[in-house]
Amino acid sequence: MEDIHQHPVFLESSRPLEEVRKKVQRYFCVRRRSGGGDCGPLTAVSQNIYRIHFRHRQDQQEVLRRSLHVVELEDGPVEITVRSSLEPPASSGCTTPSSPAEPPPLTEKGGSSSGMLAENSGEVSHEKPERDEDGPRIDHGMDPEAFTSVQEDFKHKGSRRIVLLGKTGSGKSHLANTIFGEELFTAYHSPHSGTVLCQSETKCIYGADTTLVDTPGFFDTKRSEDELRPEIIRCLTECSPGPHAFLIVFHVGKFTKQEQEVVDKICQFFSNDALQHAVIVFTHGDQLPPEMKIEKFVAENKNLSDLVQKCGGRCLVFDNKHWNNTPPDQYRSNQFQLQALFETIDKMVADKKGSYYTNEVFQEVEKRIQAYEGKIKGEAGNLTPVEVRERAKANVHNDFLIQLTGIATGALLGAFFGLAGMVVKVIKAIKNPSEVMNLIKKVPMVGAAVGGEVALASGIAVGVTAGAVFTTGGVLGGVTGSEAAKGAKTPREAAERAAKAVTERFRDAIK
Ligand SMILES: Nc1nc2c(ncn2[C@@H]2O[C@H](COP(=O)(O)OP(=O)(O)O)[C@@H](O)[C@H]2O)c(=O)[nH]1
Ligand SMILES: [Mg+2]
Repeated sequence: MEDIHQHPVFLESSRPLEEVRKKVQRYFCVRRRSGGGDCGPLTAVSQNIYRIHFRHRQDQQEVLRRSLHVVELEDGPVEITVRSSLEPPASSGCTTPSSPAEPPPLTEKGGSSSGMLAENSGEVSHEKPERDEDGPRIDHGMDPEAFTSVQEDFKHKGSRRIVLLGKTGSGKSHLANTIFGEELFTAYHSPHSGTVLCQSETKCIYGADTTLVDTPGFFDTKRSEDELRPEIIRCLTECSPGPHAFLIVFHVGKFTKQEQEVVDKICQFFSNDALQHAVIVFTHGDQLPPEMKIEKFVAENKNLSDLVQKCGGRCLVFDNKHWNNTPPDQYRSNQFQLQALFETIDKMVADKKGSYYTNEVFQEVEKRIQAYEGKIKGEAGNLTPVEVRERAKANVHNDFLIQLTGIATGALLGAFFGLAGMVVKVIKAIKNPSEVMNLIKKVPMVGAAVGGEVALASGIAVGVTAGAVFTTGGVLGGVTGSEAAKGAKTPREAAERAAKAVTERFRDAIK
């Protein structure tokens, strides 16, 4: 009988997989984990190289989108590099001048320093770098040479890193696909299902390699801590050493109490520093009243206009469904908005002399990624720089997942956006046991009891409650749990060890 599994993927593993073939096959069969689907058994090709066939081409392509997969096994994670053939992968880059996503020539016009759209219109193409002389003019308000030099910098020094944030159903994944001009991101067609994993893709666009990181709804109230924590950590490693821009995404037609809550949470979690790197982006632009521009819509809501103000007035509007084929010289066109978006981002970066948003947590993440990169390069000299980085990121993700067991996601979000000094202390303390002891000595017993009770009630070493509020007990719970989790090989083992340590530490205090 003809085999229905026809689409091969080659796997290179950091260790033999003979004993765990079934488990690895199961990983690739589960879309939520690997992006894959129905697939046949694992067959060995040569030492540590295997082949697996998928039934559907789409599943094969999904799996190939990430070059590195990490499969959690009972005795620890195993790293698997995937490729479409036995040939080593070619390095990616943004070097071909005729690349389809090459930018249109920059508009050379000075003026006000507003990052908002100007009224003029013209042609700008995602496909071709040509544009009419009368094309859309965006006041980036700076010397054209300085502006060009930022884009040149991006070209030579590396990629733009952009994170999409917002409530589930706000249109983040569709927006990411609109920005890249192809369906790279897993998007859902019902507003309620939603992305549960962080997905990162890189493409050459507007003159530079651009990494977009799509996130699950970090600000949703329904997601569990355990579901969100790994994804926040993944987001940290994917945009390390820090993003050039946060795109905060809202649904224009549905700015209700719930959206208001998201604005409140954003203001609660973000430091002002982070907001200075943010752009507010609306989707479902078709629902804007006729003739209305987004600035007017924003002005009608006090809290929203305060938020936009804090973001330097940067706001744009797309419609991922209805504005793809509208002429690029119209305001209600994704191409028009896309050019405005990249000019806004590049201007924002140029205004900050090429810098991106970072904080102590990002810096720690980057330091650890680089340390792993050095180690991996020394051990496996035949990997490309992209592969080395991917492996290093996967290792750091796993380390942080283990070490941050016990830290609530509210605290992690605060850390991400620059508000959680205590989390930074926890991260740093883990590497320095004497500092842990000093911290513990400083915490009054009453605080410890609070942390301990929370820890016991939730079953693991949870000590920090949601929001940017940190009790001393919380930090102590986190530090104790994290220190205990240090030698663990898997997140589960880390949770168990942390729970045991916190229970023991607080036994007397909570009697
Ligand atoms: N009409 C319209 N529908 C959109 C737009 N953006 C997203 N959608 C729909 O909104 C729902 C949620 O989109 P999705 O990108 O998955 O949201 P996410 O959870 O924020 O990633 C899906 O049903 C999309 O088809 C848009 O700009 N216009
Ligand atoms: Mg999504």
